[in-house]
Amino acid sequence: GAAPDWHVDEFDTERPFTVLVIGAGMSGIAAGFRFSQAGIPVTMIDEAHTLGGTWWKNRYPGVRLDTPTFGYSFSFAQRADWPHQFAEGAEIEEYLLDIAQRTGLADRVEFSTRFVRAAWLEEEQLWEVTTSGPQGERTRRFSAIITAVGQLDRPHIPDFPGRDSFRGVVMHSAEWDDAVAWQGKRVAVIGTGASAYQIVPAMYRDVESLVVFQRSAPWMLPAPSYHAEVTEAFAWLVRKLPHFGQWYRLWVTLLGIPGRLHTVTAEEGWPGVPVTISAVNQRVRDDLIARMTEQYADRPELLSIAIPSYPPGAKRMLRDNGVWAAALKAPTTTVETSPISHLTERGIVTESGIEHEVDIIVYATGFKASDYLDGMEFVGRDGIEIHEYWRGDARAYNGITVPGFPNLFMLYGPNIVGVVSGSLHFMIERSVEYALKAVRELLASGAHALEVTQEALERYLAWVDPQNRRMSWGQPFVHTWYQNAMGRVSQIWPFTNAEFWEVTERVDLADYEVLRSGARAG
Ligand code: N01
Repeated sequence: GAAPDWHVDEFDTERPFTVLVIGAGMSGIAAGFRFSQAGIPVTMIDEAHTLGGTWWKNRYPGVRLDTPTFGYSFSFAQRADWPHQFAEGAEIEEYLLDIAQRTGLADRVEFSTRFVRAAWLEEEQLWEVTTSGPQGERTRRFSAIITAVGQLDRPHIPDFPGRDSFRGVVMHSAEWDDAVAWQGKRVAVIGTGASAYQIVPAMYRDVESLVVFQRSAPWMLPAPSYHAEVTEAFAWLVRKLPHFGQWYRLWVTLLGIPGRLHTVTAEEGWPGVPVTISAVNQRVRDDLIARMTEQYADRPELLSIAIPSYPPGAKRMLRDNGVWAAALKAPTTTVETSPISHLTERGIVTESGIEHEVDIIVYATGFKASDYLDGMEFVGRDGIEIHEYWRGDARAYNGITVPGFPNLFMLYGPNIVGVVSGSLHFMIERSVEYALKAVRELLASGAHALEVTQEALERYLAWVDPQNRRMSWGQPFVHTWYQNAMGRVSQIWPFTNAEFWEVTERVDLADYEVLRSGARAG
């Protein structure tokens, strides 16, 4: 990929500018690569013993991409020979490993190394960081920290009464144990989100019985090529037409979005609440229901529970080529919609009084998405810890910087998920570029740290929050991981990717306090 148009050697700095990147998944790899290109010394750590982050962790049956593969890659590492329209998990893991190897990052990551805490040293204008790894605890100093720890990382396992009394095998989707032989067993899957949507169809044929616990039905967009290989025609275009891959990615991430956002934006005065939010949203709903009506023509009782009771787009839309309905219709599958009352040593009891006896419980119950930097301690200026500052409502300017925490850059931070864009890579890359520009500003000015102002953050949120409240996922009657415990949409970027491009195009120093070691310079 094209290197940044500057290099650290151009600047006459009195001390080296060093960066710690926490996490060696998608975000960490992008940051490590781009910062290294600019000649900035980068230290990377990861808790795991290998690279890949979420794509290393999630190894449940059926794991694959649910957005088109050709939009799901870095602009600086395009791949022309993806085998599938929607890549399998292992293919993406390979892709990330390959980038890390080719860029030399793979040899530089400190694996099995946990971030413990970081404290901002006011006098030195540096972060003092403690990590814990194979050599025990280490304390080091860095000019800046980049967090690249993802959002969907810490499993959420509901605290059902009697949860721990269950005697069988228990697995969360993201903590799959390959050693567990589930074939021929009685399995319960709790949840019907994106993970369950992949697990259930991959398992149902090979189990003795399957109970799917559905609290809310998922919306599914038709995607006939969901399990297909890349067509010859498409492969030909990618191979033969110069830059086709880049143009396609541009279409997926930028040009195709405004129309899609329109379908999930509320219309003032629209009376369809709480199942639709606008006339277009209603049309999408009608189309999707028409498709389901065909899918479940022979099973009207399943149709009635398959239709979601919330607006399309309010939760992540899944991609479907019919496998979900096929799995639910199988004679060995039961869809349970009565809420879970408690667990026993034998299985799961519903509020309607039925006990489902099972050998294995799969928690496809999602993640503590809005608990940003959970389990990590960052003590910023004035001795305030970041979670103390956030009070359960994580906020960051452009999803990247936080008042009180100079030279801390978050990747895939608050309000960064481009939910209808399909390209996390775009958002991650833009966040990395913004952090890189901030560092360039520091090197060019001879200052040591940048701290975003509270006013800049508030101005930013006054722009983002009302827009999220207009979207289907921001409605008060909707419950999704896009919102935090306060009900604020803390995960989603409600605008187009082009707008994120714009806000990350330039670091406006008017939004920052510029700090020099030894004194506040203002
Ligand atoms: O988690 P989720 P996920 N009792 O939070 C249910 C990404 N991803 O792991 O909807 C009963 O979406 C909950 O019910 P409800 C993607 O961004 C990507 O599936 O809250 N049920 C829901 O059905 C995705 O959005 C891929 O009513 C309970 C489910 O558990 C994100 O990860 C693949 C419950 C949780 O769904 C998370 O997806 C997989 C309870 N107490 C995931 N608590 C790709 O393909 C929760 N549920 C790239």
